[in-house]
Amino acid sequence: MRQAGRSLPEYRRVRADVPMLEACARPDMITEITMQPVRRYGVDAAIFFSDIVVPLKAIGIDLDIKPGVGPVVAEPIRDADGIKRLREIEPDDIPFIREAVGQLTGELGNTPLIGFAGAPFTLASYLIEGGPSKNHEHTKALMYGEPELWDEIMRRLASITVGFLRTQIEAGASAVQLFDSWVGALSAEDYRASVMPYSSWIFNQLSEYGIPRIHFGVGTGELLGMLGEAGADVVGADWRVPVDQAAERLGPGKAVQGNLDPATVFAPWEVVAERTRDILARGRSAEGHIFNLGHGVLPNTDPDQLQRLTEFVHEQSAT
Ligand code: 1CP
Repeated sequence: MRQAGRSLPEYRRVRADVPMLEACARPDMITEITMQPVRRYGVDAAIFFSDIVVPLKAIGIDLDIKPGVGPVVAEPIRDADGIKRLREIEPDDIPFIREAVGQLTGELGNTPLIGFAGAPFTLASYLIEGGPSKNHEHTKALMYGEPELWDEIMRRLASITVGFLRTQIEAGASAVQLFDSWVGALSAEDYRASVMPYSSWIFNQLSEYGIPRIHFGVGTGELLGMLGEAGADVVGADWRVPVDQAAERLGPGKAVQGNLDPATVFAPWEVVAERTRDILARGRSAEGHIFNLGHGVLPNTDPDQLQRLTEFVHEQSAT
């Protein structure tokens, strides 16, 4: 999950004088930061160090990742002229991605590397709002009020996302995760009509590679079935829906990923252990279960608690 590294002293050391987007464009840094949680915790897979806005920056959108805030876009995109700035991404725009993935597959050995990208709705929200948003009001205004512009922005973003993921896969990533983090802000009808077609197209484009495709959003209890229907092999759920119920909502042929509340690791160890045991037990009713946090690691998390959690999950899964 996002920011696994941010709670680590070794991450803070490496990042001390390097802005986030610069770190994301330097293969040596990408490789080092991706490896840090793998070395420390011995997790079963590595998540590529990058950000969902990296491909947008790479095609020339003026944006920055502000510490403590997140992505901020200099000129929000809200009309046809703005949308034209969303050109196709070419492999030459992101040579550092290819290089870092190549280095990592060498270093990781048998540990799989999960590549990722942002899904069109979540990317559109940052671009249209100009930064993180609670209510996504400009995004919804465009979606409801200007369906042709909405279609154009979503098509262009879907294409950029596929380009970004293809680069990672062709360089050696062994699974991909599509983050539609903020799609839980939508009703089921709006999701089906205005978002799902574009995410489906992305999963379809990737089917030729035959690698696992994971789909994740926050607050998506009502949408879980559709996140699977969009074409994912695995659907990530946050902590609001128990894993066995999530699996039921997904139906046959899908695995579920999740879903310990990231705040739980601040509680005493006994609570963490009990909640984790419960999630693992519920996961046994699913066709497949990947244990994970229900969202990103919180920055003040105690690394020792995560270490203990990883060991506990390994122990419990071995029995
Ligand atoms: O652990 C890792 O480092 C994995 C790499 C990773 C991933 C998978 C980062 C690094 N970002 C992401 C994806 C990402 N970025 C998502 C989707 C996943 C999720 O929902 O968590 C989203 C929504 C973003 C956007 C973003 N980037 C935010 C959220 C802002 C908001 O709207 O609330 C933030 C804070 C960032 C910055 C960022 N990205 C990644 C890191 C390590 C950081 C923090 C940078 C720092 O050190 O200050």
